Amino acid sequence: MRPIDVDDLFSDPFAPDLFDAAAAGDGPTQEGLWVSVGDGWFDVSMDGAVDTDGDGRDDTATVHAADRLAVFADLDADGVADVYHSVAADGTFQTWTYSAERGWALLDRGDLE
Ligand SMILES: [Ca+2]
Ligand SMILES: [Ca+2]
Repeated sequence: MRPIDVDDLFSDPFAPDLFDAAAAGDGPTQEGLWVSVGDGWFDVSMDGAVDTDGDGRDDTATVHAADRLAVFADLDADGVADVYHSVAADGTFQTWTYSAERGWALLDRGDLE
């Protein structure tokens, strides 16, 4: 496992093609599962989103990119993804958490092998 570089902790966690199938928008609305990306927002709910707790709002979405599988989860039902977990083709995983105040921050990463 590589040591965590402090410079990586708040860098952009997303692969460039991760949102190719998502819809760009101005921000969270009453529908969808929104991911904060840089200065913008993407709704990833059309790409395999599910309502895991049955409250009527999609809270978990799986997104496929060329080199990874990613899962976004909204933990507090506000329509904004709070957790990003990805597993890459090279056997590495990353988990990031989001808050409006600080953006995305790396929680954990490592090798699955
Ligand atoms: Ca739900
Ligand atoms: Ca949320």
